[in-house]
Amino acid sequence: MANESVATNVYVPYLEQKGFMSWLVTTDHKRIGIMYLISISLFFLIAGIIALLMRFELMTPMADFVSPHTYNVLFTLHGSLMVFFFIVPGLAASFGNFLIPLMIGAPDVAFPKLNLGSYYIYIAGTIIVLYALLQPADTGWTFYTPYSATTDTDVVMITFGVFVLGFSSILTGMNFIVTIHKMRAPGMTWHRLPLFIWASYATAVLQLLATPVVGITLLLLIAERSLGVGFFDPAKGGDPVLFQNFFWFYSHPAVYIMIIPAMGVISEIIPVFARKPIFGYKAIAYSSLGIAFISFLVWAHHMFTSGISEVAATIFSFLTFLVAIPTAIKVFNWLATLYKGSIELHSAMLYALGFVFLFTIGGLTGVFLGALAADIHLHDTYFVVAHMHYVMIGGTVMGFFGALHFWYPKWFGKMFNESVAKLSWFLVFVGFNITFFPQFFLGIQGMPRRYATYPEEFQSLMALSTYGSWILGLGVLIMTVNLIKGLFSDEKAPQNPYGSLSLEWQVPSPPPTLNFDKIPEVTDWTYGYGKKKEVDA
Ligand code: HEM
Ligand SMILES: [Cu+2]
Repeated sequence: MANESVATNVYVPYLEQKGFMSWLVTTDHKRIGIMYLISISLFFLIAGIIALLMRFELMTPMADFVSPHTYNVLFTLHGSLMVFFFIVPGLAASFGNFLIPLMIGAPDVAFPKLNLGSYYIYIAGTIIVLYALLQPADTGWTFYTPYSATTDTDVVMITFGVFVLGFSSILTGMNFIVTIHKMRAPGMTWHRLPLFIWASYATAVLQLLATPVVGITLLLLIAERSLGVGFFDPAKGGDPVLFQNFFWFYSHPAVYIMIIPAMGVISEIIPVFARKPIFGYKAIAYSSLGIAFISFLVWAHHMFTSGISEVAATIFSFLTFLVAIPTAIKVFNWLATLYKGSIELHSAMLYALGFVFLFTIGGLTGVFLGALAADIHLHDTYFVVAHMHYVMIGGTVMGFFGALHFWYPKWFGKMFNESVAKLSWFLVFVGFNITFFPQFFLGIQGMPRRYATYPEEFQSLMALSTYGSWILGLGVLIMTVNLIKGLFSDEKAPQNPYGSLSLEWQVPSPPPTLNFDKIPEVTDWTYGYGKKKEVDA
């Protein structure tokens, strides 16, 4: 059998060493992964609580809980924290760090010290942004000019913080690219790589190529505000739409930085719990690269109403439809993998199935928005809010929760309560849909986004959405308690509780410090469930 036991002789689990210093100076990719995991989870919870406050305000048509200005600050914070602190570093930095060396049969990433450095840069960025909260910005996470160039809230500090965060992303991406090229175990050919690795690779390329653009854009904005240089202000010869072009040239690829790692997670979970080889391995692998490439060509679909020419808008509308092709390839291949599988509904699998269902709704509504004529009506309405949450929560967050439940025993060597995990999945799934599905209707009826108040006719759907957010919040709360409680339980996790064939499951749980006693020889791909047929390598 492929990838058989490569357990160590003297087993020292990587969590053995205790004490604060052992974490502060660690270069172990698994520990750095944990530090990212804790940080991003914390920001997810904080930004989630802010979201609940926003939804509470939106329960009634009037601004009776917070003032309109406070609401603006809240959605700026919510969006910025969720995007730049949680979902962009997200799965790539946490699970990417933990899994990449283990999955390719390496002792660590290519540049372990740089890896720790990237984490400190991430922390430096968060400290700067937290400092900026003393005078919180109200521009939305998109920092659009001309408003961001003139508001007297502290835009310079928060954008500088995001600028610093960008370096963390760039360096992590570079580290992973080199690791995947150079550190694969003998026999781990490109076509034997787990699909999570292909996804991480595509993500890393995006991080490396797209992030510098947003960094420079934010610097230009800072220069405009503090030195009075007219990049974006028409009065000084600048162009406010230039900001949007720059911003989305990064931020559209960035939505794929957010989602591609989650797609990688789904490709790992589904074959294990369907007990079938993944269907269409190469198609899934190369579609990650395809998505990454096309994502650079579609940014102006965020700008159909900002006065770009009809020709440009038509071309960008068409190019946007192209993204649906590699995306649909993945969805069809996941479905084909499930077909006639012997499916086990483990909590991780429930999240994976949730992903396939919800992400498809998110993706298809994205095609509506990409259609030029429809977007003129739907732009900046709640339809967009619903779409983006179907992609980001229905997609990425489902993938993140799935990954947490799937690799938890390996990462921590402990088990959580599976029945409670299923209950929290149910609450998250139902709560999410009640929160965000009504927003499609609100958007179609013309409710604009980013307002604290609204006409009375929207109240019943708005209130429904708020009730849904409470169910969703409860689900996340129960999940968090369950996962934290598991860490203190006495139940030790087995080495390979699901009978997975992937390399990370062939070492003890939790893994030894250097992962493998000796570098494994890989003789087969990782998806040979049931019948063992290797994709031609
Ligand atoms: C915990 C559940 C969540 C709830 C109840 C929620 C709710 C909201 C609300 C009410 C808005 C403001 C809509 C508007 O007035 O325009 C919003 C905006 C936004 N949310 Fe969430 N959200 C949640 C989770 C997330 C997650 C997980 C992400 C990303 C990973 C996210 C990303 C965003 C972004 C990017 C915006 C747009 C901010 C803007 O440009 O106005 N949200 N959300
Ligand atoms: Cu886009």
